[in-house]
Amino acid sequence: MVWNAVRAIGVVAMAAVALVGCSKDGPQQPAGAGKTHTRPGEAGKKLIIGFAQVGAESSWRTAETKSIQEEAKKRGWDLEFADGQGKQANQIMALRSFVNQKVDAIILAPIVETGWDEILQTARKAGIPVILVDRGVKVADEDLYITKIASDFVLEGRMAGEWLAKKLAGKGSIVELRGTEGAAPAIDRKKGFEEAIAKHPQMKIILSETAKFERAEGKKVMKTFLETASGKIDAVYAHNDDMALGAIQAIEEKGLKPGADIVLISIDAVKDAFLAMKDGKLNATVECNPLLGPLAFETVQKVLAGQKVDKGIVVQDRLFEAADAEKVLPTREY
Ligand code: GZL
Repeated sequence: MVWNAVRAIGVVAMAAVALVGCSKDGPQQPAGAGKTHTRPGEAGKKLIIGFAQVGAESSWRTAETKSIQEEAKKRGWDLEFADGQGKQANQIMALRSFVNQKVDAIILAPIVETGWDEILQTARKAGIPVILVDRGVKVADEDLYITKIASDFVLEGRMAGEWLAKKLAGKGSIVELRGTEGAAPAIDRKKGFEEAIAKHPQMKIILSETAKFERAEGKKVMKTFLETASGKIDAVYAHNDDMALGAIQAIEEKGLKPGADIVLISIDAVKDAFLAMKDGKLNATVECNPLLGPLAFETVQKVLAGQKVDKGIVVQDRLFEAADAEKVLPTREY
């Protein structure tokens, strides 16, 4: 078990290892928190938030983690950070440890949609509110979590599909690099994209595989696509930029020009995507904002102060094309 030097918490390791730690923060109570909110049975104690993160699979994920950690620090809250290392079992273990610690609230970025009912019931029984960020869950009782703060992944997929339909003039063979199996963004980005291209019968997804939102996997799967595709590949649709950037490497190693011989569209709009667009290797990317820290903590603060919050808070996204990359790049925060 690898433990954060600052403080280990009583999580018994099983086969999976959850990297759990916390960051000590400033002493003051969060601004505007109203009465000093205390954990049950520990009068006057500081607020403490448990954050169960998916892992560190992409630069988007790293940016999201940084945003949440920085916001906790800014507000002077204790943050118990658990890196799920890409495994739901680790996240469930972390949530159990947060309940045992009697944290004031839990922020969860659920790696996959299903399998959360039991642990969320445990948190509710303990009176600990759970706020979802970034991804959603499918549970029998929607009241098991307070709200979900995330992008509209179906819309992102649709935006990508509509852009590609225009770019290819409504016809072409497409290969798809899917995100993590069972993850809400992978399911919904596929759904939205397929809805968009369904209007163009001559646009076909000829090959589709998961590359787990990872750059190295994106390169590996794209290499296989290039070797096994029966005909010409006209375009790549990647559920995130990191997989597209891996695909670009595979395309170049095949002696083809990414962005020209093969069109690429992806989602996230991370800095490296803007650099690739500037180099003409990526044609477009749909933004999916990872800087959810401020909104997440604002929502936690409202919930702890007993205020009602909407069941879903949708983050707005935009599409960026290669032509905009040079001008927009200096403004990008992640
Ligand atoms: C989207 C997020 C996805 C990103 C990927 O909200 O869950 O997971 O698009 C990340 O880059 O790995």
